Amino acid sequence: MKRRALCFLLCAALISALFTLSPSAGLSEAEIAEFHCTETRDTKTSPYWFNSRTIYDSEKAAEAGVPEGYEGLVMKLVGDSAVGFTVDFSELCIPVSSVKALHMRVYYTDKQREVRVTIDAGTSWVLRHEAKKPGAWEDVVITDAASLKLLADEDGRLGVFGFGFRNYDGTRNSTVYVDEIRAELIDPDSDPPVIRYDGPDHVITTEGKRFALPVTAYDEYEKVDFPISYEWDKPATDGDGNLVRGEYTLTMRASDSFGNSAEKVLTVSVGERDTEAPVIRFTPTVIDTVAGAYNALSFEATDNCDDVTVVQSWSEGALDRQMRLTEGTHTLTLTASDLTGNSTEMTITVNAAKTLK
Ligand SMILES: [Ca+2]
Ligand SMILES: [Ca+2]
Ligand SMILES: [Ca+2]
Repeated sequence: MKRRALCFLLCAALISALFTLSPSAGLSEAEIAEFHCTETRDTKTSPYWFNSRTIYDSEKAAEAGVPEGYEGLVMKLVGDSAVGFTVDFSELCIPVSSVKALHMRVYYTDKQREVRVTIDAGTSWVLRHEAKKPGAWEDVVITDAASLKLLADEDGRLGVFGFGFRNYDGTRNSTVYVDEIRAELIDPDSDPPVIRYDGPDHVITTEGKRFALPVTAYDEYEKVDFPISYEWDKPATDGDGNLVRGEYTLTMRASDSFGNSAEKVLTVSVGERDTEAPVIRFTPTVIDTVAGAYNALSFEATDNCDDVTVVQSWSEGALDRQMRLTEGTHTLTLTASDLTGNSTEMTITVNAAKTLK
């Protein structure tokens, strides 16, 4: 099951990966499937590099004297006092939270005795693995969640990191073989994100403004919100991105990293432009207060269509640097705007005295 899940991931990501790999890497589809990586000598994430890298199929590997015990393709790396390369998982979009273990099957000759994994060009180490038995194939595994987390990119997906193979005897002809690099998944996830929308299935709105809905797509398994795509049955906005009149069907979709997708369909009626300005709820035209108090005034407005926020603008010198009222007579201007741009303004006189009268 786990293998199948990864294969699915690989297939989903492979087409884009093939087009985005750097030309120098030149890995084939089969090679990417076994090693998941693009390697270059001028790597930024590993202080180790190789002088030559050869990937053999089984037949050629036997001819080249690769020690038995590998399956399918096998990579031979030859370097100086140490060998290394960069592994790039980023195109595969594998959430680290879904990785149970990262495996690398490797053959140490008697000169390589340690495998290291670094994310920052050898400044720190995610793993330092001492060879149990040089001259044998060994599965090097990272399983603890904290280490795996270090291998994530900023989006929480397996990213780019370096493998290094330490050589203790200082010869300039170190060889290491790599059979496979593989992310083992905790469980293949089959649940789509949940589109959360509490509004009506038939949305009634007006033209000349942006379309916005309070909607999210949360995925329980990956513990993130995924972006939602909006597909209209016909163009619903003008060149400025504002709604135009008409009756529409809107399909909202969201997909998780495993390709599971959810959708929700709404109908949207866009009516005549709203020309009615918001109404600021009754407020006194004069307010008496005390100087030195923080401005805690708040005002509400209602609109025939939209939720409204009221913006406050004070006359010069009314507030000090800590946003406290200064002594004197000040002017507070309230502006309430709806989403179409209709607005109402109101001015209030605020008397801030040393002490309250
Ligand atoms: Ca292999
Ligand atoms: Ca999911
Ligand atoms: Ca309005």
